[in-house]
Amino acid sequence: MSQYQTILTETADGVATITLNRPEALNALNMQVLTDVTDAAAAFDADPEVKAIVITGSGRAFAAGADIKEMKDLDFATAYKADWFAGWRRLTGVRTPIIAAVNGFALGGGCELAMMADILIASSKAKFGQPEINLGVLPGMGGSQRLTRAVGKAKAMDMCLTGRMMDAQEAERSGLAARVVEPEALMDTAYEIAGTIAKKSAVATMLVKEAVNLAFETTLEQGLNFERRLFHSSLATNDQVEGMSAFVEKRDPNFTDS
Ligand code: CO8
Repeated sequence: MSQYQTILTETADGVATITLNRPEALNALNMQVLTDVTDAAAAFDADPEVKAIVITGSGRAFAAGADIKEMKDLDFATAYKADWFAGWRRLTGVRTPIIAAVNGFALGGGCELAMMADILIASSKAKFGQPEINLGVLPGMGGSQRLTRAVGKAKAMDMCLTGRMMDAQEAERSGLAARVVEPEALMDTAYEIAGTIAKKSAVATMLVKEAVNLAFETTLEQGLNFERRLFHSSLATNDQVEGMSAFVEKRDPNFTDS
């Protein structure tokens, strides 16, 4: 029996999958989902066989937001003292590349969860939104910050102030989604991307994640300096020797993540 109550997990060919599995509630994110997803992601991150993680939904939704029924009676002092939902930080601390395969509604916390991934791909039927304003609140898992960085102030304000949904095509045009594919092709595309990443050096993919994520935290000059230093460090890896030798010898590299 699975150790998780609200998700399904599987691993194949170096790629782990986390499927949100509360379709009757459109995969609304309650505390159990937070615990399950972050525990599973941390366990996969610690497993050297896992080189990429795919997160997806089930049924009509990726996730339709934080669980409104669980949140309805929450008061300020309780939420503040428990730093409610801060636990999602465990997911953004994962160093293995994460791909969100957004199959349907990605609203509120669902959109925010998708934006915690490194690569977001969307089914042409996906819908994105930050509808918290309709509930008398505001985004609380990164919507005002990650959405603004992804799509800019104009669209972020439009989405967060009106609560309107964005379709997959607009999400791709705006820089929120990396790719849009037909619904039937969503998981194959996610696995193709994850499989491609899984063949790289895990040291190099972690360095890339660190470098790109720093771009959101720093000035250009400091970021460029950091990137250059990471590049210098990459010259100390066996995988750099292997990757460059394989190129010169016209063969496929055999990376050892070392
Ligand atoms: N929470 C709980 N249950 C939900 C949620 C949700 N977010 N979304 C859907 N459900 C449930 C419905 O209640 C319904 O259950 P039941 O059958 O028992 O009534 C079932 O899922 C199916 O939903 P609908 O019947 O509403 O399906 P429709 O096709 O009519 O509508 C929608 C689909 C448009 C997606 C609609 O369900 C909807 O608007 N959902 C709510 C979307 C929303 O407002 N999301 C934002 C939530 S707030 C949030 O995410 C804040 C995150 C940050 C918190 C951090 C705190 C620090």
